[in-house]
Amino acid sequence: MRDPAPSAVRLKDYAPPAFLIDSIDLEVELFEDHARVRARLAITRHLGAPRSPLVLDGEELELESVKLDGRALPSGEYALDAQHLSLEQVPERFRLETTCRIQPRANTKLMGLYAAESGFFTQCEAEGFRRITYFIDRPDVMAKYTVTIHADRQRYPVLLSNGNPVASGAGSSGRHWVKWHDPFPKPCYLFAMVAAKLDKLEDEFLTRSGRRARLAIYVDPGKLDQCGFAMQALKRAMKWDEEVFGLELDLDHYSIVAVGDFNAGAMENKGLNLFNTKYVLARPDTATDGDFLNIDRVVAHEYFHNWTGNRVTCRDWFQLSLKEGLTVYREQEFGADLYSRAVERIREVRHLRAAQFAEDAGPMAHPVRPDSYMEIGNFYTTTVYEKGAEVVRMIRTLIGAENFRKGMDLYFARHDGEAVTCDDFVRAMADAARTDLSQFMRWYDQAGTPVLETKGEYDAAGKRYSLAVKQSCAPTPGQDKKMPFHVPFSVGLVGPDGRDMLPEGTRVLSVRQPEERFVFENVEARPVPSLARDFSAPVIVNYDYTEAELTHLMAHDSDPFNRWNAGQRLALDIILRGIEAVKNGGRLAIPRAFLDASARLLADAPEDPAFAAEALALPSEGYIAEQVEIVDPDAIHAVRNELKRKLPSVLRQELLQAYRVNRTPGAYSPDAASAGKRALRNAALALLMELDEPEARALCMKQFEDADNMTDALAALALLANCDCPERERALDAFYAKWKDEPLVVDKWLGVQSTSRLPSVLAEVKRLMAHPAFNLRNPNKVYALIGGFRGNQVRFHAADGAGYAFLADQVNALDAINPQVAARMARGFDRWRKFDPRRQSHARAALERIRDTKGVSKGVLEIATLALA
Ligand code: 7ML
Ligand code: ZN
Repeated sequence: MRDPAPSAVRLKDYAPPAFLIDSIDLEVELFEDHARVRARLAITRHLGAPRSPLVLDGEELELESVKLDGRALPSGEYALDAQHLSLEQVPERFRLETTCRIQPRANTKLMGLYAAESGFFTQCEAEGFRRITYFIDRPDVMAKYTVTIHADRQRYPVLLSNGNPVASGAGSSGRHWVKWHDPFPKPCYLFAMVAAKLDKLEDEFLTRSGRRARLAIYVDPGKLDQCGFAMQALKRAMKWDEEVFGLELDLDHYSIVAVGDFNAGAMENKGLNLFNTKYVLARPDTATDGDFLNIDRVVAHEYFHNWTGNRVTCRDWFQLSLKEGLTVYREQEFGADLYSRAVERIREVRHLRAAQFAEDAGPMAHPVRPDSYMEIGNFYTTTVYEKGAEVVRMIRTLIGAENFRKGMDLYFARHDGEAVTCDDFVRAMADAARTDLSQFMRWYDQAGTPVLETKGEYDAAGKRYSLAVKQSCAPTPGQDKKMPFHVPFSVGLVGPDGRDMLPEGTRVLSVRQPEERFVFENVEARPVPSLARDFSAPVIVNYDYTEAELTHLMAHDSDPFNRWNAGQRLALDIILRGIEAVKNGGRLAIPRAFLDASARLLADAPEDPAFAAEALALPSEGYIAEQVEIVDPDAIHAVRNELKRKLPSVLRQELLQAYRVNRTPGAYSPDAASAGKRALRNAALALLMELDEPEARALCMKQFEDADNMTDALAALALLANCDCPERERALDAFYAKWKDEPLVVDKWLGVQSTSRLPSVLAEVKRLMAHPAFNLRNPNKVYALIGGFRGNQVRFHAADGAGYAFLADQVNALDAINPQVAARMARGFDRWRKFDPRRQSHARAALERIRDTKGVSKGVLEIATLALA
């Protein structure tokens, strides 16, 4: 194991809490320049815990008084430091009352209680509650909450917290109060409150057992016309969870509140979800197909947490994937059922390979269940979330859908109301399926992406096909040696006629040994193996396919994921060979087979336009970079674009045809079929724009001007933003003029500029930093402009190091405002060691500058230190 820094928290040090808090009565009085928080805690010593002192967490709190069982404590009877309030001697059972002052308006970290435009909001996961009051801030301490909020009625007419409203009234001088009670004991990270001026969309849902639940979505005044889709999404998710998992809502009130200043996407607080506006607000003219899809998924994700996260929660933060991996898996299945299963899977895997595989190969590599951290906020990662979801999916693949459902039922039956571990989850699955998943547990504890080296052999005389599989996993920081994984490996054999040769179509092999051989009998002809169908495990599969074999799979594989995958592999091979050739003074060679396969994709496109759009998209620059020894971002950019340009030069008519036939006349609808047509149409336009011809630009400009929906308008704008042409500025200016009062649309405008391929991007981004549309305090603005640039591989990794210096400046500036967002941006340096020495020296200097900044936050320090280690 890596030797963690002294301030690290370690999984192996877990001990149950010395005290439990049975209930908390919270009284919050909001004023313009501060808030007063009084908390009455009913505390009991836990189990026979030794006479340890009571230690409460607290951060940036101004303590006014402490009372124990009604007696005010003099300062000598408690100890205060920057992080804790400690009482040396306390009884077995007692009531503790603290009163604190806090400064929500000065809270720029957006953790705890903070002010945004329309009022006051909270975010407590993971460790924000300690910024509201002194408490034992860990998820295995679960209490019943009663919360009374007092505020000015005019400014803050809406006062919300978890559970049910039980009383309300008027106070003096225009103030009012509302009291909420949540009957479910919960960890403090699920606490939420809101005091704001908001509009409300109401609805209701009748659960299948007959409970009538009142649903509400609260948004900034004037935005009611943008929350209808989110409400429908919520009801779709509720129905789906009843049908697929037999899980019902357990509440009378379920509310979503949208807020424009929010670090994450959303938060599953019990009965009171808080959402980033970008996952609630949508109208055809303001939101893209992708936005609508994301709203469906994020609303579902937070709703699904009510069972996977809230009813059964995490014992400690190392178990984060217990709720996140499982909930992402559930959200993915919801997406697959609601949209296109194959296309959703392709998009998820594209993202996993680009982001999670890179994480696993870099300095932040960590297991799905990490074993140490300095700052838990840094572990809300693609490994914990998306690889965690793959781990859940692999369990289902191994034990089958029926056993998986039994396992879920058993998990809830055993652990409802508890705070548990990933072991508990897997044990429920293993017990339900009566199988042994002990080797499988290594997926939780070993970091890194396993590689399967595979070789096929066909014995024509014996009609036997054998597949040799050798697994390995490269060392990751702190884990030099890996034990073999238990890998579900779904295999099909595609015959010369394109049909599946195995009677069952797909066979799920269990790979457990470092080296194994699997034999298939009665195989009538030499097959092309279709490996890891539907991406059956988060691994890299190597097999020495010929070009002809890949095009055979592209054309015939019954598994759509592997049809797509074969095309990606073909394109990747061509690009990698091209990069090598260019390095040695040669040129990119584009085989006829690639152009034929692309033509075929276009010819078949009418059957499934969304699939065709995915299949026509080349592997991203970032993904290509992961496949080479030393990254030359300019070469990757040039070769990839040259390959991209070849398609319209050969297939111009076919692309124009695809552009023409995939119009979506009539009223806009974000359904999968319509969105798929727009995706293909815009992919065709993107390819035509590679020609850099006035006709294509005119077509693009016309689409931009005529579009009645944001999907088409933004697609055109992004293409224009990529070209150094007069239309570019015209379009960008028109777009801003039209949308300057819609913050989420302004984010898109910033995004197309920061992700443009023009060499002038850094200068533009710097200019936009000073634009009135930008605000370093708003996470969405930061993600759009700085985050967009950070992900712009060819420009961010400019050879002169200017991109690195810029990002370091911004990380430092942000760190003083919002360390969580700063740490996220700092992850842009993760892969610096994959670049050439010159770039490395610039990146190292930038990272050292971040690390050595006085007052650097723990989170940013952790990222910079690991990157430099
Ligand atoms: C993942 C979330 C967080 C952080 C939301 C915050 C959450 C923690 C929270 C998938 C879909 C939507 C949001 C998120 C996400 C990073 C990502 N509990 O619900 O997981
Ligand atoms: Zn989540």
